[in-house]
Amino acid sequence: NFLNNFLEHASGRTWKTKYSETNSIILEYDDSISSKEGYSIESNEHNITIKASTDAGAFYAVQSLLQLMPVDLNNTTEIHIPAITIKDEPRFKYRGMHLDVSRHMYDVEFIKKYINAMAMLKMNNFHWHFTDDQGWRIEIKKYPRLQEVAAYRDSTLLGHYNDTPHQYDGKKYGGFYTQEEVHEVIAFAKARHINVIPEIEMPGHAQAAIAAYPELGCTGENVQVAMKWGVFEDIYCPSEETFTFLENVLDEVMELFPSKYIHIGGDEAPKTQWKTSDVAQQVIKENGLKDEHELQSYFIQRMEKYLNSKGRQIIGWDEILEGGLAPNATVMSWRGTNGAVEAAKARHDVIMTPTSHAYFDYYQSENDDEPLAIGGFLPLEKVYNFNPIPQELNDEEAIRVLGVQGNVWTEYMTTSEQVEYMAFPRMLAMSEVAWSADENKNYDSFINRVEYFHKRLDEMDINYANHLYEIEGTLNEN
Ligand code: NAG
Repeated sequence: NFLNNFLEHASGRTWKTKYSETNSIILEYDDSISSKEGYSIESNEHNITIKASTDAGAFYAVQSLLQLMPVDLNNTTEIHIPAITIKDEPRFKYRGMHLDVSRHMYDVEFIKKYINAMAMLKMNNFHWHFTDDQGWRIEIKKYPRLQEVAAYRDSTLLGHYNDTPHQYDGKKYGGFYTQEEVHEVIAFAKARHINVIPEIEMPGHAQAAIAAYPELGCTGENVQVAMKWGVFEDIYCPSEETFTFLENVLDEVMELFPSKYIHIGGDEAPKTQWKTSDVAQQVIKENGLKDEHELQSYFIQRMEKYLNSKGRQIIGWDEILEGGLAPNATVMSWRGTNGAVEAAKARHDVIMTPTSHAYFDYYQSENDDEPLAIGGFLPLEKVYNFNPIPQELNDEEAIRVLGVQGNVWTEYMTTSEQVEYMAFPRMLAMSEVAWSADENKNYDSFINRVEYFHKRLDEMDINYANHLYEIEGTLNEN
């Protein structure tokens, strides 16, 4: 608390604390530290000196300093800090965690807890996945049916979506974050140097919105908010009505979120309905487009133009490459790394989130008694050993890789405890992928830090997959 208060008072000012006193923590502004998020810590028998050239750098220094201290600071009367010199800076400028709140929703207290853990790990972007087929979770005042209809589903699938026959729980499920709550979360994150990126999905994963406003779909027929998981054919129709709706939604979103980036989805949009829709075919004809893939591109580019005109940049899943990439888009490469390679070679920024290394909804162990998950297998070690720069990129292209992100899709995470179980300790591994220079990474040394980290999670009342990482004999030796 002391350190956090200290920073709170320091932040936003040109800080310069009194010098030469002994037994103090000195925070010094040093513009020779060129990395905006970098810092140094020097401790000797007199003082601890932190140097940074930005508030963020100082904040990260404090996180590191806290890690040199006992976990239960409040019950500690004497603290020993080793005499050390640390010079540190991040490898990547984008260090993200994603959370899907559509499939299941978690209260604001939990969102803050998640953000707190990210801050401790020096992550700086929280990707908040608000909308999907199974629920619309951000309040949009202009469209009350998003709150009344799109935010709730009548029932939820029980068991795995590949199991047949499907069974449902018969319970109404849902809710949404009010704009006030969203505002509160953004402020909370900002104080921890975390930017919040909202995702409003288009043109696919839109069934909840279409359930509220059937005119946004191509068939005009009534649909329900989805009750099971998967990919659905009811996607936004590329009509003027849809564009107006999305622009109005994004206006409210931009009013709330200061983020330079707005995520507009773009993944998994089946073109079945566009193929038979007069409206969609008309747009194809009028704009000289080749097919429905180019129509998807047209859709995304049009939304990009709108957001760019308001000074924002779009991020989209790698499907936005199909049919031509929007000129200023950043690509989130999730289906492996091919999307990243193609985008970086075309001089677009990319963020690496491949299913192979970044999907924390996959199983983390092959034990039979793991709680139900979507499938796949992503153990801690594999996350840790992720090399985010695809081999196919030369140095100049590699600069386009802004960073990495762990994704937490929540089809099977009915409670926040389950989110924690899936996210930790894999988030710790991802934070090192994001921050540490390649030559400083070593799994054996990392696994020794995991136990300490688990104690911190205990202190923070965060659940984790502890039983999977008890490594006999290697821990606790120091
Ligand atoms: C993908 C979907 C997502 C789903 C997840 C499950 C992306 C970009 N899209 O199929 O909606 O929840 O995988 O692993 O990941």
